[in-house]
Amino acid sequence: MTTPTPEFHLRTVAETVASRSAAEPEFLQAVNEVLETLHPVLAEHPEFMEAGVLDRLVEPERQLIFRVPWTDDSGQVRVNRGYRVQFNSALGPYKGGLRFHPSVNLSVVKFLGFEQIFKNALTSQRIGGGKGGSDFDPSGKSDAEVMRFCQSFMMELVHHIGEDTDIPAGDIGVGAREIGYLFGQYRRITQRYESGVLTGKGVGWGGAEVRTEATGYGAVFFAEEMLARAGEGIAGRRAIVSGSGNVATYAIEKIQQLGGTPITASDSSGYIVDEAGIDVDLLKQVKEVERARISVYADRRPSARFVSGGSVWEVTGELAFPCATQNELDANHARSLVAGGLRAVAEGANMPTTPEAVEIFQQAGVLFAPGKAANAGGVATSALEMRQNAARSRWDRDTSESRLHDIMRDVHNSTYEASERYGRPGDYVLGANSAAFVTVAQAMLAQGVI
Ligand code: NDP
Ligand code: 2IT
Repeated sequence: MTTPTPEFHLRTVAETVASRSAAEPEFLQAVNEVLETLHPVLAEHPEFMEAGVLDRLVEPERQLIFRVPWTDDSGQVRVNRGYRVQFNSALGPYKGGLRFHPSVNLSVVKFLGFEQIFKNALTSQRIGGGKGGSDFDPSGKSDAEVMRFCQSFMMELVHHIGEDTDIPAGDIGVGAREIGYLFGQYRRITQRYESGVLTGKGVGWGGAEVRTEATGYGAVFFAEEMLARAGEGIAGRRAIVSGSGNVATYAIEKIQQLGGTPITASDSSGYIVDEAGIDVDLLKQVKEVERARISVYADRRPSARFVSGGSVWEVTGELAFPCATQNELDANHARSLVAGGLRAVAEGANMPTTPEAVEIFQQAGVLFAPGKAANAGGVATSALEMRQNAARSRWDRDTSESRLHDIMRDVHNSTYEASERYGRPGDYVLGANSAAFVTVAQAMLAQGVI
């Protein structure tokens, strides 16, 4: 057998995925973004090609699709579709969130699961990659409806998860409330108090301190490291943040703690601009307590205005934290942000920046941190939660935040070092993909063709 050239190998893998997954645009986008950066790694490691590592890595180990029937408050039977994609377990049990949103389909779950493999490798926490969810829309549903949906979802998921098998957590539309209902049903079916089977639990019953804050805080820690390398910082800078959910809220909180001024937040109805800086307590009251629309924030805050529809990326600032959803920031937004003096982007969301927009940022010399590195703090803290559950221990808040901080520093440094090693210093996209791929590929190589 002759070893192919990296170009030929990468083209062959890309063509195979494109023909097998032609109807999965988000998945193809995530795979191609990785393949486009792996040439230098494969040139250094022909053994990865000989062992068919990439050919195997782009195909999930297992994909589950199931019916989720439930009854709404009026007594009507509803049916949603549930997913769990167990993508790769070379480094540890499958780990990754559940997303409840009407846009969820197999393509979305596969793109998220694929990215999760790389992200989880970067955390050094020995966790594999998976993702799941449903096209269920929690907005406008009563607590009782959300509970019945979660219970029905778990009736099937229970067969596939376990603390050493697959450990789901939250993502869009899945927070502490949903994890509570899911855990309750798991415990009831199995008659086991298996704390480590889900992460993002309440801190009073097995959840880790700072897990709620971890993704947003971690993205800001990553930005801080990236800016520090360039002799700069967050203090005194205007930050544009999208979203107003779990990730956005705590990115905003940490930016403020570090002396920056976050001036925006958004949801699917529009965005708010608050030149005085976001009032985090008010944001939490509106979004976490009342589960209201973001416009309510502007109704209660004289310094803020609400813009209905449109994109928050019409506003400019020196720092950008896209924390809502995939492909929310496109080439036009990128050009306008660059013209407005943008210095750095850290993705709190998964794949929020389109490939064209990433290219524009990189060409303009804007520091750009891809989600699989910048938002790894959430899943890393989930792994710390698993560790505490296994030891039946509980760390305090300061310990938890300082562990998160250390991990984000390590993720930044290993990503930067890989960008240097593979010839493009400061290209964090190439650095994250290369560092993660080498870690996963070495484990796959050692474990044989499975
Ligand atoms: P939440 O459900 O808490 O919040 C999501 C936010 O994004 C809401 O403000 C929501 O607005 C907005 N949003 C979602 N979909 C759309 C859409 N299609 N168009 C416009 N706005 C939208 O989710 P999270 O904060 O947990 O997740 C946000 C992002 O961060 C996702 O990409 C997720 O994958 C990623 N992430 C999350 C982690 C976590 O630990 N939770 C870890 C790593 C990454 P609305 O309420 O109107 O829908
Ligand atoms: O995208 C992600 O990393 C998450 N939604 C968190 C996953 C986790 O298992 O904590």
